[in-house]
Amino acid sequence: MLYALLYPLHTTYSAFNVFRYITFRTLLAAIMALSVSFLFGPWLIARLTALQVGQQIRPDGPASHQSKAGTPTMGGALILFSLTLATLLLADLANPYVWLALGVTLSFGLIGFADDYRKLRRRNSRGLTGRQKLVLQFAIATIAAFLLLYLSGFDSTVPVPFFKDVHPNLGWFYVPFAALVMVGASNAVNLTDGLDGLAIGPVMITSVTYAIFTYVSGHVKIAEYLQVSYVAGAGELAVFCGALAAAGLGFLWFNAYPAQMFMGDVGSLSLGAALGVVALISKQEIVLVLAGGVFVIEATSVIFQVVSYKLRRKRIFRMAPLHHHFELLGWPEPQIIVRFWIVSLICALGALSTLKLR
Ligand code: 57M
Repeated sequence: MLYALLYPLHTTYSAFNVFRYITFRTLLAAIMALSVSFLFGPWLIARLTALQVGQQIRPDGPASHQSKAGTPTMGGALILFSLTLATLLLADLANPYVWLALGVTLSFGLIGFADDYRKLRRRNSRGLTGRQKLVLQFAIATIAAFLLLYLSGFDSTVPVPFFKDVHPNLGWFYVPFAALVMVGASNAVNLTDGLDGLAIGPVMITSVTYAIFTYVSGHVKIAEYLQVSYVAGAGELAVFCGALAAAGLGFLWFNAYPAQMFMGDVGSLSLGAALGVVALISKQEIVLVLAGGVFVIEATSVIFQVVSYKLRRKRIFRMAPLHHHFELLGWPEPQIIVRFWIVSLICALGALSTLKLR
């Protein structure tokens, strides 16, 4: 909005020319999202506390979690508000990819909100059933995948990292594939969100990684130089990613150990889907497995645990997802969190190296 209003003024005042630059608007969007998060965070915590929107804790988890009962949840709404405001103000709203990314993020946020709301109404830790959530997620993701295919001029190729000439064309299989990327990312972030700051740290790191990827994919010269797929208009999503990372940073202020609020499913489901959709738009979807390595490790630990238990009646980990395993081994919570952030940073650097190593 500000872009549309202020950039045209550059003909009279040349200073407004800066609004043309994605890098400038990304920085401004980040500052705005961070400020809004800081400004509204204490208000939201006070409101959620007054409304008794407190976390119900599962009785079968690690004992240390029982003291977290009543922590205000649904803090993800703060992230979504800051992200949406900053994106609407600073991104080019004539760009359909911006609307697609916002639409997917907010729709998944609505599913999460329904889940959180049900948990609160029933005053237990059961919201929507797993099946209900999956059906809703796949419905939204499938519509988004069709739209994406249409917007990209039916480009159903999927570039493979490290191999510059390998771009398998999935044809119509691209739709289920893209839906799976969004739903998978959403659920993987949700599984990771089990310790203070554990999910938001890697979400921020992955967002910054994708701010770089989207910028590169949307810049004809840099994309050509680095031999990555050029996607006209994808660069505008750097503004979205910058706002996402900064909104996350603002939320982390309140979610840092010991947390004053949790993001709830409204946060975890939407943030994962946001990462999935930007990865798809920038045609850097496979590398998301590396960039979001922590989420993949957490989700894989659950799959291995369940399969092992079903087949052998034996567990691999003391408890899945993996962060619970370390808790039960006696690692202090802040140590697990910071170590997972370190792993996430290493994964992000590995993902970025694919820009050059090909
Ligand atoms: C999200 N949610 C947290 C909070 C947060 C299939 C199975 C592996 C599913 C998995 C599961 O339900 N995962 C979903 C995990 C919960 O946090 C809330 O949920 C939101 C995110 N959706 O924003 O609102 C609890 O996590 C803690 N927390 C923090 N700080 C934070 O910043 O400390 C969250 C955010 C909060 C708080 O205690 O209450 C959760 O864990 O419930 N299920 C599990 O993770 C369960 N694992 C399990 O059953 N493992 C089995 C099998 C199935 C693999 C096994 O190992 O044998 C465990 N979860 C819990 N207790 N809480 C089991 C025991």
